[in-house]
Amino acid sequence: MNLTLYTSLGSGNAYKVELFLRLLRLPYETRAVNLRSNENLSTAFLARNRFGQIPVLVDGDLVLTDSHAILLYLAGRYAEYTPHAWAPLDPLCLARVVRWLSVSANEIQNGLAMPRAIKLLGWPLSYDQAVRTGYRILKIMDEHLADREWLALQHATIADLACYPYVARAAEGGVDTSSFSHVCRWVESVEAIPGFWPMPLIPNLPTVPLVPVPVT
Ligand SMILES: N[C@@H](CCC(=O)N[C@@H](CS)C(=O)NCC(=O)O)C(=O)O
Repeated sequence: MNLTLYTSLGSGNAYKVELFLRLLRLPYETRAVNLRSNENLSTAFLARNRFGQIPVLVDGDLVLTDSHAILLYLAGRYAEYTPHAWAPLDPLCLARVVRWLSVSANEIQNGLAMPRAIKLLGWPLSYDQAVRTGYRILKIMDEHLADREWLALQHATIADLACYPYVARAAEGGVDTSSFSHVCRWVESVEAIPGFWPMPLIPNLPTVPLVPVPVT
């Protein structure tokens, strides 16, 4: 096994893969990609990922892209190292897990990662629209988590790892999770998984004012 993760400080998508590598106790190396200087658009990087995005995981001769695809790969490939199935192969269980990988890639990316990118990186997108999407998915997640501990199954899965980073760091983009009590409890559950490793903080982050939760 020879694992190398292409990552960047502050990326929740890269962090979720690194968190999983650590939870699985897999040895790996990291290579930092400088997104601010567009290193992700260099010929060398595009040869690894035509989408010009981190994370990329290299496993020997294999090059894997997309955080959710990588989580699925690691869960299947290195399952023998895990105390329970992080992505069970039973069709119904897997469907429930993938359902939340989709939420992570869509609503959480657009509603919680995006406000953060707009505020911290100056991405030229509609902040108000992104925050509305963020509060909508937080409300749905809160209702969903009212009577269950984990998002997809009765134990932690890659669905929880996938959704965790941008929910936990929503405030960095001005989205306030504090009134979503079930979401807050779930964040604590993820952080209590044995071997949990917190997402490294970006130094000298500006404080973004929290947007009030919409009344409707
Ligand atoms: N669907 C991809 C999204 C990855 C992604 O958006 N990565 C960001 C960093 S968090 C990136 O590399 N952005 C650079 C760009 O898109 O130019 C995944 O889950 O891996």
